Amino acid sequence: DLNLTNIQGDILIGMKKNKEKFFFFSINDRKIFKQRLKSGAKFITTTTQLVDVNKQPAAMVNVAFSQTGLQAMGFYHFLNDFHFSGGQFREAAELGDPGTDQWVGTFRGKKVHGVFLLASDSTTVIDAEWAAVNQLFGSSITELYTLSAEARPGDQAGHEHFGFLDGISQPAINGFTANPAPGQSIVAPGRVLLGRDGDERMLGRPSWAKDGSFLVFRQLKQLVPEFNKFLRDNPLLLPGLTPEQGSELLGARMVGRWKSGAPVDLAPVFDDPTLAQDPMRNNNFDFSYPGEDLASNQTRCPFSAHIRKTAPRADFRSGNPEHHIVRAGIPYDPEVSTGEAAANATQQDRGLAFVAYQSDIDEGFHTLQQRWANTVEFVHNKTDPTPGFDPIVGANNGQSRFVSGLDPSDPDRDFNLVVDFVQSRGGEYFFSPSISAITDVLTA
Ligand code: N7H
Repeated sequence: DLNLTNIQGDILIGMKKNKEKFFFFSINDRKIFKQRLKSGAKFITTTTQLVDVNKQPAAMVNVAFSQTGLQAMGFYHFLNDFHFSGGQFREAAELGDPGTDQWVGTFRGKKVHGVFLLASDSTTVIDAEWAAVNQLFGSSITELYTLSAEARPGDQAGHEHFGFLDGISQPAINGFTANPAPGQSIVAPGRVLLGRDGDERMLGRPSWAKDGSFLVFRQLKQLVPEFNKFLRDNPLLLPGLTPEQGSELLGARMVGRWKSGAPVDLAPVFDDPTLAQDPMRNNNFDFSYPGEDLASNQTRCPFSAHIRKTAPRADFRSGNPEHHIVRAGIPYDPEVSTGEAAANATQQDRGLAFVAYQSDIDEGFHTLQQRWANTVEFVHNKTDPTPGFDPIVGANNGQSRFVSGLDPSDPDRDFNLVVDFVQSRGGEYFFSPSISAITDVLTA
């Protein structure tokens, strides 16, 4: 059984609040920092505290460290994850980024030692909590960069900036998730938590890493007016569809779900908001249909659709037991202004504060981004050997990206995407340790 009081709350359940701030910091004074962290550890929100939605604390706090952060605390152990050890900066090209000019300055290099994640429904509460954290640590840390994120307003709450409902499909954790929904992948706890059953790298890690998880952070800017213009300019004109419906369909096929959340595999031509809201049905698909050829049929969902590239279901090794991440991202502001919409041009940085947890960055985020979303031959063994890039997050080092399968009346038709609708502003790899690792080992 999992020790839920020992596991930070964002990992398995998520600090699902309307506001979240990410405070990236460096450690100036090892000794004082460790003393303060030990005495402040009781403020860290555990999984136990989030189990009952009605009893969740008003302010939630989690903390995670980069490799250089662990070193700043005096820990040189290898956690047996070479992506984490090397940091994200050196992997920019591998991840498809066009370079690091667009990276937030703080993420260039290895300056960031850690991140505090603070979540609440109220900005005032977050700011008060941050003031308390700041007071606790004093000059033992320096705040390097803060990203403020929040749920979008009104009926867009829970939707990311392109307008699609997010947070629908997550892996169920064997022995933890009480009632997996139909279609939900069930994964061993060790896919997310180090040192647990299913963690294949466990033997090469220090024992204190148990019950921690790697947190991949990426600030992903989204070009929303440009995305909308692309949809308007390229409606899929199936018989009986208006141009507006054709544009909506194109967007749905790029993602693999309608803005409502309904999967195109179950609602291929028209949105179905009732299906979208039904947890017994909205994840219950695997792209296969009896009597149909899984290797060639893209009438419902393109092979290149974002949710199919990053979670290929029946396309891949009997349902893909190994490559799963728990996503805990949230949009960062502001909303598109009327001026930006009219000009079809982004002026202000907005996007997704992407957060993903896994026990193995290579099998998790790295495979999904680099070997799948960015690799035109993936998913393999289709009659079309090159389905193309993931049109949402696939990246080609700034060069144009081709995508096929989007047009159901001509699946071989290639679209050439000259704009990256999602652009990396960089990030870092962190380790979110267990509470006991913090109180008994890292601060000892
Ligand atoms: Fe994605 N989007 O709005 O288009 N994502 N994602 N993602 N994503 C998902 O099923 C989006 C990103 C995954 O199990 C949905 O919860 C955007 C990265 C995975 O069926 C939507 C960005 C990576 C899934 C989006 C972004 C992933 C998933 C459907 C960046 C990994 C689950 C909602 C700005 C490298 C797939 C849902 C499954 C779902 C969007 C980033 C991975 C709407 C805008 C970088 C594994």
